[in-house]
Amino acid sequence: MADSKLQARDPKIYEALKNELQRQREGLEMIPSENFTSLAVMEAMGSVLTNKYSEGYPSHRYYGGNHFIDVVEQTAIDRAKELFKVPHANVQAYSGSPANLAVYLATCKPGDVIMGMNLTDGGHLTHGWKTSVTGQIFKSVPYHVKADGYIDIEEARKLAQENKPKLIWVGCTAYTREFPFKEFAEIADSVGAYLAADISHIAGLVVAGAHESPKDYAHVIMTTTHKTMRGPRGALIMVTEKGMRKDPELGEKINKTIFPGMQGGPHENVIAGIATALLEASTPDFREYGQQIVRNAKALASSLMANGMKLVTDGTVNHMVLIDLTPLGKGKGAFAEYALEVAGITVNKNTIPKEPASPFYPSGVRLGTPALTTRGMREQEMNQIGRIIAEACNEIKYYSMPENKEERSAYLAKFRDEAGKNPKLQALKKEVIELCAKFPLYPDLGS
Ligand code: DSN
Repeated sequence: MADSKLQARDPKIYEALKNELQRQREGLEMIPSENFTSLAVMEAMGSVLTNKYSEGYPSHRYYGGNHFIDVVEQTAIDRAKELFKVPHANVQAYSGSPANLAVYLATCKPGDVIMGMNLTDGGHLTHGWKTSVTGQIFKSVPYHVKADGYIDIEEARKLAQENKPKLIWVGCTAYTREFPFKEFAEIADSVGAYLAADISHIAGLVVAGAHESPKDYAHVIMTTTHKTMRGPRGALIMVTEKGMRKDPELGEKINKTIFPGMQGGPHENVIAGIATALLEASTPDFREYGQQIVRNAKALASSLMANGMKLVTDGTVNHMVLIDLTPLGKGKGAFAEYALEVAGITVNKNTIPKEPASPFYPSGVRLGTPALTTRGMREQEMNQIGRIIAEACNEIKYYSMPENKEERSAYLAKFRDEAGKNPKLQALKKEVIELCAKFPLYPDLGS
């Protein structure tokens, strides 16, 4: 990070930034919702565009001086429409959760029935979970996965017939199979509901042709832009041809819900980064990238299973793998997450279908390949990483969460202390650092 103005002005923040760069370089980022943007995207974000207010939409602004801002935002809109083959796109939502709230407010009234996948089955907070405002201002009827980890379509169909929802969500944050867009379109159409596809996790796969697109099935598509899309943190809300047929004003309603309904000035520096990420996503290289994410995830899944790990749905067809740790005991997710962190691998603890413990101390870990694929890793490395993960998880087998809740944090603190000194985890960390060194991250940023 040569010639840094930040270093001179704010050494404390500079130091944290430098340390974070080193952490990303030396470790394996395997949280499936994380990725590494290009330096071009970062340049667009860290630009003079951050200085400008531009409430409104291109050519209809409440502030002067937006000529160039209009170019930026209109370019992002046009690229989103082109890439996802939809007639309407809004690029202003600050991130996925406000984007989803805008979808609700444009299609439902408070108190209406909505349906989404249950959080602990792999759904998202904003699809109607009780602690989210979406589960409080709407009447949420969640559907679930079956014991085998696949979405229970028949349950969803029955619940829709019984409850007549106004809006149904299809899309998940912890699901390793194809999202069943066609089946949910049939369910939504049979009760006259809007179908919203939240493809935040898989948007890059959709663009790359590695997952079916929801454009012919859903009325609205929402995606964040920073996961498999590899852009900055933001969101797109898109209306499909089908959505326009159901309500020709739906695009306008979504725009009005975002501004002035929910947000003020859009973050045009981020929108510029989104535009650049959309351009990158339209290239043959990105198509290959998306396909490789899936090949890598499948290779990782095979390696994990060959090394004795149990996986939800026994594998994956997307970017993600969900390890079921119950063969080692229930509630082991937090132990595995920390043991892997000591070994230089970042994942997140996660619930598994029919979770036997709790969302805070769940029995699984969720991991994925988008960031490692950006780094250039391939099946051979996935094979090695699967073995490393299995060996790290083996180190937690003698730990189990106390039944007494009062004892849990002290027990975890003791575990962390011991894991930090564990020689096997230290050896694995060394192996991880050596592997990462073969795939340099952001070499242009220097040391
Ligand atoms: N936090 C995101 C994820 O990790 O999947 C969802 O919002």
